[in-house]
Amino acid sequence: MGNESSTPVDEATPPTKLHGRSIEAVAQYMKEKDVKNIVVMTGAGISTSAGIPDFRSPDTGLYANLARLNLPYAEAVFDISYFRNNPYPFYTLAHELYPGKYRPTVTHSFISLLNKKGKLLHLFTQNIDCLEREAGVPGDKIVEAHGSFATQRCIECQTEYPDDRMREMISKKEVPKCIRKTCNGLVKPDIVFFGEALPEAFFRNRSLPAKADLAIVLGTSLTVQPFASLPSFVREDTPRVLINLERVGTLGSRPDDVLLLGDCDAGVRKFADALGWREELEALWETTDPDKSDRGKQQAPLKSRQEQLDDEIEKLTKDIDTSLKVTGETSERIKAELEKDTTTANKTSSPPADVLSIPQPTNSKDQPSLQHVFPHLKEGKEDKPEKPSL
Ligand code: CNA
Repeated sequence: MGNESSTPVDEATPPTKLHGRSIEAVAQYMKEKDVKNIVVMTGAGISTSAGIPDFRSPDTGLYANLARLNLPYAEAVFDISYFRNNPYPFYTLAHELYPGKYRPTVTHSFISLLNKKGKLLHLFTQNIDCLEREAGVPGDKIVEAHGSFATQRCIECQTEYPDDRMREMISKKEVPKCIRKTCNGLVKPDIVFFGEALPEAFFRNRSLPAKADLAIVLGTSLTVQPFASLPSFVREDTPRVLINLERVGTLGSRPDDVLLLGDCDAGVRKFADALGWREELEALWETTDPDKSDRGKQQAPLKSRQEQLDDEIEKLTKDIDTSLKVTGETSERIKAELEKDTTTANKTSSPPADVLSIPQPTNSKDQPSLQHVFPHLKEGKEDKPEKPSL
């Protein structure tokens, strides 16, 4: 723990707990040691095969596509000060992401299977799509570190807004306002926006990775703090598995780290094969299919995952573009406001470690830099949160 290196460990360095650095060795370890305190940490990459684009994958990620639009910067869609002035881009996105539209992936079912087998200590997810719950992982085993669509409230007086009205407003693509007539503030789902504090449950459970006998990290770029620090809290001699398209954070730097670089669904299927759980996994995943004939219909054109993502992104960008045109003048005013805001922010200190922090935009030429707002952030750096401590 502490100032961990992100340098890959020398392949010749033998693991301490595992018989080898392979998923088969992890499966063997799980059986031999009767592992039952697994901590799982997930991000947007576990939901991309459900049709929900992630943020940062080049070309297919939402940010890459939102950047083409008239937002002052792509992350503005989840920026609380931007939302206050213009909630339409967020609500357009919310209409697309709202729970109930997507089927959990086989990766979500794998996490659910770990729980059914009595092996899941806790799941930490950055996702807001609630697909883990839909796959059957019980709510009391999940920390939704960046909140979710499950509840919502007024951003001014914090009065809760009824679920059924929220569902109705989102489906009608309308922006909900506080139910207290005297307030009339904007309502926002309890999703953590940049600059907002993480839910209390995150801090209450943050010591759990240190109690794990295995950690599995899936589908995350590990760039958003303080979530990105969680894998560092796993004990040095506890095996950590990364299943992701790319190597991220400090995963791979310890002798008992196992990297399965590639698609999450393919990775968990390989893992299930090694454990002898494959049939059970597929059967469990099958139960998430609400209507087999519907699914048959959906799959009839046999679109590739890339084609599904392209369709989804095109629809999202079109919708947001329309919203932004409608609010074109407002947008100009907001840009001016934001420029004013960021000048003020320049004079303030860094956000505390319990606040969701944005990584620097990669192309400062095309996107306004945020470094002056979050000067402590350096690209690719896995900062350790300073408080609250474990
Ligand atoms: P991210 O920064 O977009 O990174 C996603 C990671 O997953 C990248 O490293 C990708 O290479 C990887 N990846 C993408 N597809 C796959 C795949 N099929 N198999 C394996 N790996 C894959 O997303 P993070 O979750 O790391 O960032 C945190 C943000 C994203 C949180 O604030 C979330 O709320 C937010 N987000 C959530 C959703 C959702 O709820 N589904 C969607 C988009 C963004």
